[in-house]
Amino acid sequence: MALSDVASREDQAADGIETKKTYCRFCHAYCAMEVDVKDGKPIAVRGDRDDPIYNGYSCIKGRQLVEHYDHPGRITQPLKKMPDGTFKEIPMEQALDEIAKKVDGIIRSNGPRSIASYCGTYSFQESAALNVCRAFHKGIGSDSFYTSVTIDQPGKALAQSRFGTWGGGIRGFDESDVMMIVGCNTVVSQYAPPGGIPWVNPSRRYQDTINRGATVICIDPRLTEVARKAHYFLQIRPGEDPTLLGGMVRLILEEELHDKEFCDQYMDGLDELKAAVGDFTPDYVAKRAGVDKDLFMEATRAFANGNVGRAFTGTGPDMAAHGNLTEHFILVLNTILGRYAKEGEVSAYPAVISPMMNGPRKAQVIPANPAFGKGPRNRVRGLGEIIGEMPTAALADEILEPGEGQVKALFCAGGNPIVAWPDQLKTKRAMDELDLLVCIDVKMSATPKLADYILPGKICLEREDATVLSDIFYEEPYSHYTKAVCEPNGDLIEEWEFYWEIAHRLGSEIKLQGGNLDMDVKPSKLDVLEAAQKGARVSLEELRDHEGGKLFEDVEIVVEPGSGDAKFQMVPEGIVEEIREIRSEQLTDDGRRQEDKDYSHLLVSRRLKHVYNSSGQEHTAIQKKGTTNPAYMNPDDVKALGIASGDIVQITGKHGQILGVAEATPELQPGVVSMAHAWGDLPSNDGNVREIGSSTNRLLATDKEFDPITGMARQSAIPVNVRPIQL
Ligand SMILES: Nc1nc2c(c(=O)[nH]1)N[C@H]1C(S)=C(S)[C@@H](COP(=O)(O)OP(=O)(O)OC[C@H]3O[C@@H](n4cnc5c(=O)[nH]c(N)nc54)[C@H](O)[C@@H]3O)O[C@H]1N2
Ligand SMILES: Nc1nc2c(c(=O)[nH]1)N[C@H]1C(S)=C(S)[C@@H](COP(=O)(O)OP(=O)(O)OC[C@H]3O[C@@H](n4cnc5c(=O)[nH]c(N)nc54)[C@H](O)[C@@H]3O)O[C@H]1N2
Ligand code: SF4
Ligand SMILES: [Mo]
Repeated sequence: MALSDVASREDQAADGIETKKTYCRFCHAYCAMEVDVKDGKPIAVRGDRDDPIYNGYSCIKGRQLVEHYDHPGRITQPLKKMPDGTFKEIPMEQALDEIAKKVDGIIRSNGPRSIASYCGTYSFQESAALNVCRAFHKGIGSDSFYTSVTIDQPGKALAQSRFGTWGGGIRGFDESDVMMIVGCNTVVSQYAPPGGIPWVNPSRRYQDTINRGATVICIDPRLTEVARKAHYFLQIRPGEDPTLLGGMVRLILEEELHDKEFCDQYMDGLDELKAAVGDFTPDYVAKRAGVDKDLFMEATRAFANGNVGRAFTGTGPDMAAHGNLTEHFILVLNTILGRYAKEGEVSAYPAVISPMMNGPRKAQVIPANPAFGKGPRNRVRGLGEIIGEMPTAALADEILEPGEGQVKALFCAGGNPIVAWPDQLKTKRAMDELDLLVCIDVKMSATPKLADYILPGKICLEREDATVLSDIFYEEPYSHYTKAVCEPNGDLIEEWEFYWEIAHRLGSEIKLQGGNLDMDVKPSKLDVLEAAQKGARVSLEELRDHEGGKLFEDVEIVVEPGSGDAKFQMVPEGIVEEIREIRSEQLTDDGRRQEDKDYSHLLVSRRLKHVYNSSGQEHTAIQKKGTTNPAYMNPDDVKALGIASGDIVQITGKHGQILGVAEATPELQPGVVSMAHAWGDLPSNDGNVREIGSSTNRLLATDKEFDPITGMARQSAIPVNVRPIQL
């Protein structure tokens, strides 16, 4: 700390201002922050320059936390829906008593499965929410536990579960000399899976790695912020990742660029896989994926010729059709090139507060154990549990479908189904059908408007939390435990407390990793977090006493010798058939799928820097960046429609129609529309698209085009027609 900082701190103290350390949870990137607090309220926030890994980074969203705290639209008292449709403020105790009574009645007449939870993005930021919610459901005997993960990138864990996992883990991003980024824009989203660009100050980390000489291959339909710095940019036709990645696997095996020794020792089914992708020649890939053949071949060789560094994906490719197969090919590529931490090497991503990651890391394959096809089943479309939870794409049907097991009550914690779930009109019908909808939210989002009770959540500055979610994504042995730094601005509740309060009233139990919670006297948050994270390398008690983020420098995990003869599964059940299915699709002369030929464009998903899904749209500084989710298109497309940027277009897919505000950008090829999701409001308020945007989920039907394992609708690469419209 500089002397001038000390002096200004002393002035502040005289004014009753205290500076406290915490971390931002407006998004999942958890940037370390300093907050100036006066009379229990935040008056200024900034990135914490003392933090050992974030070094003072913050973004526009996090810098709104002061306004977020007492935004005029913030809900600060529990609200109950009255018979005339208006909301009335009631005390929290009354709300909880009434909800628990209703839940008890619903369980008595319909059984426990009729009680469902949907944990949205903000449940992930409240570090006890997911564990307590899951345990609550176990406690009352209800399988109906749903989260946003199953409409996000479930294909990653699912593909891994049927492929097998390397016990030694992987090497760090900072060691990589090559990386292949497939549909992931970390500079904007602050997201990448382990091995990808770190969430921590991503622009700098990415640039540093390039400066070190690493080679970057980027595959995206849009010239993204990440793609601009790539050495090879393959501007893929949306949805053609399985073909392109399958073609890469074929080329690498054909040219024998793979790690033969590693393959011989650890792989089952490599020959079958090679045969299955045999038709994915560079010519076929170039035609179908719309990329230059030579560039494709050069990029493939550049990736294969590196030593350390992985291929990774974000949401785009997983949301297009065949997302699980795309993830399978990513695993295959990384594995045939032996891109793992081997015996004697340092395994990155130490995950210091995650109990599941505390065992030794060994140079061996942890056998496949498919995380689907077992456990509880849905009553619709042949779906069932995946990766330990029920698939959100089926939840609206579970609410609407009459009969035994029908979902009658929904707790929506930090999520916004009306704009985020695929098939908006069905989602609206489902919310209307419920006997009880409880939303834990901070503002009157689209979904809370339909709720019977809205319980005001605490925002991050009012909460004690630990970096549980980001733990497995830190390359470094880093963690942060924060106490609440501001007083609650109302009669508020945390997600975990809600579940404890209802379980307490119902007389059910909440059992976490470290044992049962006390159900008579409410435990502290530290008690709950400790019970959930019991058995981790670092105890939360130890971490709690440290102010700010902490690096555990002495933690270094070296890969131990392996044993056994388990192998990776190159062709798990269904893979060869799925590859054949894709290969048998008819193409037009210019390489597009025949099926899409009646549509002018493919609509792809994207993120916007200034908002987090449907959060942030209410903030003054953010609104200056835009109040809609523009329909970005190539300038020639905009011209061909006879319109200009700022004009309104109608976007019509097979299953629905929305309005969008056209915005020309050379970042896209003709024939592609790029649009963020989670904008707009209730379908009854299609209102002014320039002021509120619109929900791309209106274009989707969950029962028409869906993945047979995850149930996910096609949330990217959606065929649409675009035409100008006068309003
Ligand atoms: N078509 C299409 N659909 C998609 C996607 C896509 O790319 N395309 N993306 C998918 C993905 S990846 C995801 S994760 C989901 C997101 O799905 P959701 O999580 O359901 O949607 P969000 O908009 O993030 O909802 C967040 C809600 O939490 C509220 N909130 C904000 N701060 C707090 C807080 O501190 N506490 C509490 N309790 N609530 C708070 C907000 O007001 C908002 O109502 O959408 C999915 N849907
Ligand atoms: N600022 C901000 N940050 C966010 C969010 C936000 O709304 N705003 N949302 C958060 C959430 S919920 C999540 S899950 C993460 C997601 O994090 P990312 O996955 O990095 O999100 P995006 O920025 O949408 O990047 C996805 C990329 O996929 C590309 N894409 C779309 N379709 C295809 C396709 O068919 N093939 C290929 N190869 N690429 C395709 C898009 O052009 C886009 O560049 O971001 C999180 N971070
Ligand atoms: S990236 Fe922005 S919103 Fe996310 S944690 Fe950091 S400051 Fe907060
Ligand atoms: Mo997400």
